[in-house]
Amino acid sequence: MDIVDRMLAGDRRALSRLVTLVEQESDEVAEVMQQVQPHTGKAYCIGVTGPPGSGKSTLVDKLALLLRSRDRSVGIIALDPTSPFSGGAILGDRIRMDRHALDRGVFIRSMATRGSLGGLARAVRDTVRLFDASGKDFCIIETVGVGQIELDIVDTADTVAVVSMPETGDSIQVMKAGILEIADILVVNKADLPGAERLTNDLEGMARDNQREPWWSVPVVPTVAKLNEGLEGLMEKVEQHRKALEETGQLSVRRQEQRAKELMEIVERLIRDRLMKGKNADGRLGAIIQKVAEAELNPHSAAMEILNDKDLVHGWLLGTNENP
Ligand SMILES: Nc1nc2c(ncn2[C@@H]2O[C@H](COP(=O)(O)OP(=O)(O)OP(=O)(O)O)[C@@H](O)[C@H]2O)c(=O)[nH]1
Ligand SMILES: [Mg+2]
Repeated sequence: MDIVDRMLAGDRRALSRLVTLVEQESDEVAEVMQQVQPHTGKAYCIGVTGPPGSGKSTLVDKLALLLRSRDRSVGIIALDPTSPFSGGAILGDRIRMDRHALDRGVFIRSMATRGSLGGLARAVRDTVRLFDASGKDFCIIETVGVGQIELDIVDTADTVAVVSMPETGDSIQVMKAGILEIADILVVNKADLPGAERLTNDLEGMARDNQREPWWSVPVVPTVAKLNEGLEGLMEKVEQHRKALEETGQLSVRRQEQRAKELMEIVERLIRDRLMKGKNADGRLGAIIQKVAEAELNPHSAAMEILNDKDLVHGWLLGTNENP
């Protein structure tokens, strides 16, 4: 495809349009990704997550500046959760983005949680690949919170930094399990505010007591993103984590697991899509669904009936019933 070639040659508008294709889950995505694949595998991906207002965007912005000062190119994906909290942040984000607008080494894309969360996670993964193929050295994903969506999304990242700030001290307890499950680095931002030291100590204790991997102790890094303080220290930890992942072989293990999981998700989605098509177009399938709806048939038996009927579902799954 022409547009992929243009993107590979550094055309930003082509990159932007391809991200849109991916976001819209266009039918062309498979072809695009086939062409993009050989050019991927070089970018390093950093996930930045944490509660609303903890300073993630400020931090990501400063991290991008730091990387640019080292002549590294950066692609940023900012996930706007369309939550009431972030309403005020959008303008600020836009101003920050404008600062990078003339810098060809930075590409920023916001994505909203519109419909399916699974769809968003897929779009993020493919966008990372597009950034990678377009030659970005680093990819940064900013997302709010530590719920299931974030878990799925930060899975994409090689190194995950969870940002907290002094006022979130109480919610840290609530997020504790989630944080320790995903954080490779803990950032205490707004270290200029009272309570930062206590939070740092608490997190250090938590990290010590819950070490996940023998080869990595999750560090706690204080930053004052607003004043551009602590960013070098953070980047140093990212590089250390990267080195540990590479030396233990975990980087390729993680990426392999991620790709296998992604495949299963895509297969599941395609089956579901085809089944939905069949539901509307195939009278027999519709009839079974109706029976279940009216409690005439239990859903377990109905599911087996569908799966055991070669003609019915296999036809749909293989696409041979496309035009009955
Ligand atoms: N005191 C202090 N304020 C900071 C620091 N870093 C960021 N802020 C401020 O905190 C506010 C929120 O910053 P953002 O970067 O928008 O936070 P965010 O986590 O991206 O917020 P959402 O995207 O809405 O979840 C802004 O007013 C920043 O200026 C810091 O180190 N110290
Ligand atoms: Mg933000």
